[in-house]
Amino acid sequence: MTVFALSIAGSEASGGAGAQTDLKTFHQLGVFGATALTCIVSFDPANDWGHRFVPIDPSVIHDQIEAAVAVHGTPAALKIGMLGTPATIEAVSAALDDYDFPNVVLDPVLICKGQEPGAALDTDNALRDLVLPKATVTTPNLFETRTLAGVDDITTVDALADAAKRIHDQGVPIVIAKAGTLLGTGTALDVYYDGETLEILEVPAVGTERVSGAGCTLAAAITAEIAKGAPALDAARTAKDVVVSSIENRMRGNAPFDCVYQGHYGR
Ligand code: PXL
Repeated sequence: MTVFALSIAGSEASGGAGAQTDLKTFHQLGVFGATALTCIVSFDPANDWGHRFVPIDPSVIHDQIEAAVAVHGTPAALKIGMLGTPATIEAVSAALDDYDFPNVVLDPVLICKGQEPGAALDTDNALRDLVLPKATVTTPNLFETRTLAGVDDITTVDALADAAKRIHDQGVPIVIAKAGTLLGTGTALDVYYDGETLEILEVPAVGTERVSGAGCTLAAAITAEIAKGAPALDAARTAKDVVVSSIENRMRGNAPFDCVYQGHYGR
């Protein structure tokens, strides 16, 4: 039987990140995906590829979740990506209360270029207060880990593990804190912590260039694997393999960054 996963995320028009990435990742892993879009991001080629950002009306976010759940029932797992504004975050928080979804994987996308700095702080606080406590799994990158853990600097694996524990202590059962290549280990390194097990997840780095959509792919692959019944640690290991394949087989275009492509994983 095909399992169903839902992504609540932003659209990113070039197809490298956001909801488009989530759907491709779900599909590649054999999971039926549906989406509730929270915002529309269009990179601006005339302005250093900055993010043009348009939020979706909160009532329309609610309608999309209602429609997807009405058609397919409760998703086996739910991924939450970019939310973008306090109003959007409130709408998603209310939906989480209404539906009591199992297996909520939160990629805590904090800052989007092109947003006003003042708005970003409100957004960070709303995400931390309203959505983070309702997540089963969260996958912050290094910057998001620092912000959510409330620590200034993370330059070692021990400091990353400590920060993951601090986020876990805020009520998130499973934290996957991602350093990627940024600790200079020559690997792409993340810390998994579930309150008992602390694991360093490490794969050889595929270069150090930032490839758009790697974080979305990781969280979407974790969501798909959990939806199929995998334990979270196994899901995280598989997800890292999916990200490696998606970077190795990336889509090159005319922007200064490449886009992940999941379509070769497992072939
Ligand atoms: O990769 C973070 C991200 C998530 N969601 C949307 C995005 C981006 C980055 O561009 O546009 C919609």
